[in-house]
Amino acid sequence: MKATARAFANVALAKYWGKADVRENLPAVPSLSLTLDPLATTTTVAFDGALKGDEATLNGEIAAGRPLARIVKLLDDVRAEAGVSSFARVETNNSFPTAAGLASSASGFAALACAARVAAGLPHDPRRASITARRASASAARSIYGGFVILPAGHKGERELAAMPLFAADAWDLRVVAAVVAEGEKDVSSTRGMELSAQTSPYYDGWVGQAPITFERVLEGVRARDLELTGSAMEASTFAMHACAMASEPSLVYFRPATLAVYETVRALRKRGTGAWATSDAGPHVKVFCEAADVANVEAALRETPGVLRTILARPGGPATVEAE
Ligand code: 2P0
Repeated sequence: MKATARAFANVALAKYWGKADVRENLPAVPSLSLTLDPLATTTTVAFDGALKGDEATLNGEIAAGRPLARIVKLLDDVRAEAGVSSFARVETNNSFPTAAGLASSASGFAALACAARVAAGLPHDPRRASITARRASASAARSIYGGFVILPAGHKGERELAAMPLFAADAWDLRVVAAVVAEGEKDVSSTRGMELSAQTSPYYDGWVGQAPITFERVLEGVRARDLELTGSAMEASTFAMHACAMASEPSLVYFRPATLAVYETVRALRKRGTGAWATSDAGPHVKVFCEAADVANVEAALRETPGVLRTILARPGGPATVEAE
């Protein structure tokens, strides 16, 4: 009744923002992501009849409150599916800062879904694991698969929405340089941010209407392995999502001064002929896409940008893996 799983984070090129169904946690828009090696979460789940409740540690610290409640909800889903009644001990470790917008909930819930299902005696089935992960955190549905991954929009009441692999990690040898511009956790969770955007942003309906069109542009770019087409569409998706969030009340501004400085650097790189395009999630960091041959150039430019604390180099990552113990 014990299993360990590892899943990588992912970055969305076409962004998920907004829910078609809050209860079932279904996205209102389709998204397309790239799984990122080496940004990994490793999670061990052990069901134990002697436990009086679920217990979890996150990077060595005991989880309580909302983080624990989200873990318990996923475990409840797995217990119901597997017919298991005992509680579980969960130990999870990230190789990068938690909740700062480097998509730790994606790798975290993907690893938890795989480990919990196998620990509960279910066979490892990526589609089922993706459904379990999606119910906890929709971006986590994508981290079950490696490479380029699609999560379609959901329809209210739908129960079995899962992500779908598009191209494996070796299909396009891209690099992503993450510019870390702040340490520590973000103020507003994605879940809350989406809710606030849906309730108050005058641009929410515009975002939901436009996102599928931008998604198609990203898809076309990835299919053609065309970095300029992909990158331009990714930036359009990024700024449309952030514009929608910023116009919420109270406003949701995930950018910091250094975030915008990085976008300036990326534009300057392009002017000098280096193919680089950037995106940000619900946090201040910036992830810059480029060809492998341009990494040194891009890293150097980012490190010289005021406010950039460090850079992390990532490449297309493989699918989540799990082993029973
Ligand atoms: C994405 N984000 O597509 C977008 C871009 C943030 C900005 O998916 O409420 O943590 O748990 O389903 O998965 C973050 O959203 O939200 C996210 P929930 P999640 O990567």
